[in-house]
Amino acid sequence: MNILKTAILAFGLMLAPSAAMATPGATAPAAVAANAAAPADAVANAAAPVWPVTPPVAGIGQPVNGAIGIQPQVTKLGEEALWMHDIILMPVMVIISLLVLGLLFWIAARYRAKANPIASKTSHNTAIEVIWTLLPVLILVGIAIPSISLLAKQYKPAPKEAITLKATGNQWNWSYEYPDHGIEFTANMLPEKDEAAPGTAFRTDADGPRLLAADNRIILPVGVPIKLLTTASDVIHSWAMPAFWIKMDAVPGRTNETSFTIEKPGVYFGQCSELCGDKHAYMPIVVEAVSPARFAEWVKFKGGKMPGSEPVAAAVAPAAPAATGATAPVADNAAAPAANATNAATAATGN
Ligand SMILES: [Cu+2]
Repeated sequence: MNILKTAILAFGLMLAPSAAMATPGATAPAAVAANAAAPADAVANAAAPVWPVTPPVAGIGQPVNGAIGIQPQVTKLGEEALWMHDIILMPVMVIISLLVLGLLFWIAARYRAKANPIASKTSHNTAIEVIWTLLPVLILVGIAIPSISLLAKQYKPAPKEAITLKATGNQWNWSYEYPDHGIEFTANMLPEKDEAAPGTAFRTDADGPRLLAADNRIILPVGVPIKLLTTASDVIHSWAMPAFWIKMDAVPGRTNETSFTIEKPGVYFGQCSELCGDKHAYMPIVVEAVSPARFAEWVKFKGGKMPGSEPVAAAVAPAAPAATGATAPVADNAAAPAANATNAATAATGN
């Protein structure tokens, strides 16, 4: 009887992985179908005007081989947080670790049994006890004051004049909305040249590093506060941009908010930072920070309107979450080849 039970259990365990893998597998044909339409779209869009791609600067806004530090920060909050990390947290950690290690070695050597045949009977020392209670409390309070104020600043609501950027995480791309400007687009990772389907866009060095380049960049103005809203259409993703000191979870059914102001023009790279499925590693985020005048040109290029110039045709923000949630996987995948096609033209002219 026991052997039979074990056999049934073993058989069940063997089946479990294939059952778990059945769901992702089922979505594959749809993706293939969407990609199959790409070459036709590429031809149709080849003549469309293309926004020039600004090449990134090595070492800025992207990881550096062999580096162990934090990326140079281009937001005020990022600079403050980096200061907190470099000037307060790291020195405190290093000093405490070395002090404890040194004490351990000293005690092990100085008070070993051989050197102390008759052990001391001391059990209390008021002065030492007061010091080893008060000192850690003072260190913790010293860390807590800048830490809590930094945390509060990170969640301070954006000022009224802020530009709203809404990022929606999808398996496996990001869609963006600028509700103040009436702009919407989806950003997919650019594949390597040898991995791209014939006629579709692939990454060039001007787009950015491998796995970090996207076919559509988020263009934002420098010196203007940005209100970032994050949400997701399927599973939890996370919108992370190391150079801005931002990592904001994108959770289906809710909207998270933070704000930042970019101080330096440039191209900055980030990634989805929440394990969201098998293509989690292929959800790059690219922000290009430009002058406010250049941003206005881009808004016009994208068919949007600067707030105040004319009323924006549709308030896309409030209606979007429900609609995105219901139709996102199909709609976004279908839109992706078109976005790729625009970039195919860039890639073609760039090479
Ligand atoms: Cu993700």
